Amino acid sequence: MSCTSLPGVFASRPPPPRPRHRPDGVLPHGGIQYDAPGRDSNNCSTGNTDDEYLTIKNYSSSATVNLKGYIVKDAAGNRFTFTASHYLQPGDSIKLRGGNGTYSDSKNVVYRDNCNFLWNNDKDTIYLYKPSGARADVHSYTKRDNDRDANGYISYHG
Ligand SMILES: [Ca+2]
Ligand SMILES: [Ca+2]
Ligand SMILES: [Ca+2]
Ligand SMILES: [Ca+2]
Repeated sequence: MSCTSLPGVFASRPPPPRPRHRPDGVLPHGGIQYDAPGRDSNNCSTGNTDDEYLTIKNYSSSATVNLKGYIVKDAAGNRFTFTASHYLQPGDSIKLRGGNGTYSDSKNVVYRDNCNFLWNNDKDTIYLYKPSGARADVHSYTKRDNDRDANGYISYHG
């Protein structure tokens, strides 16, 4: 028996599963490249720290968010503070990359200006704090449990 493709088949599909909680602010989204592709090197000029990144998205439907004052932390307490203004329009996302580089609004990227890797390749925890100090989000991962295809990338919030 053949499987026939019918018009409207997509419309009749159930909606994708909702996130565990309803995002209403700036949260890690899309995912984390916690293991930079290839052999890790934290050499500032020849290394690949810039290939390790966390994606952060503005889930608000109306408010532009300035990331200034937001803090990203890992399980070991290493932290990155957005000390400069980076504006995220509603629905916009940005990649927070390791290594050195220049903030680009059009390329949606911010660099940590630190060539050391932040996200452990075996397991770690992603914390995001608002400028007020309130915790916006937290995600723990392990390579074994959350990265089944072992490509160094894990998705979050659909
Ligand atoms: Ca890593
Ligand atoms: Ca690697
Ligand atoms: Ca870490
Ligand atoms: Ca993966």
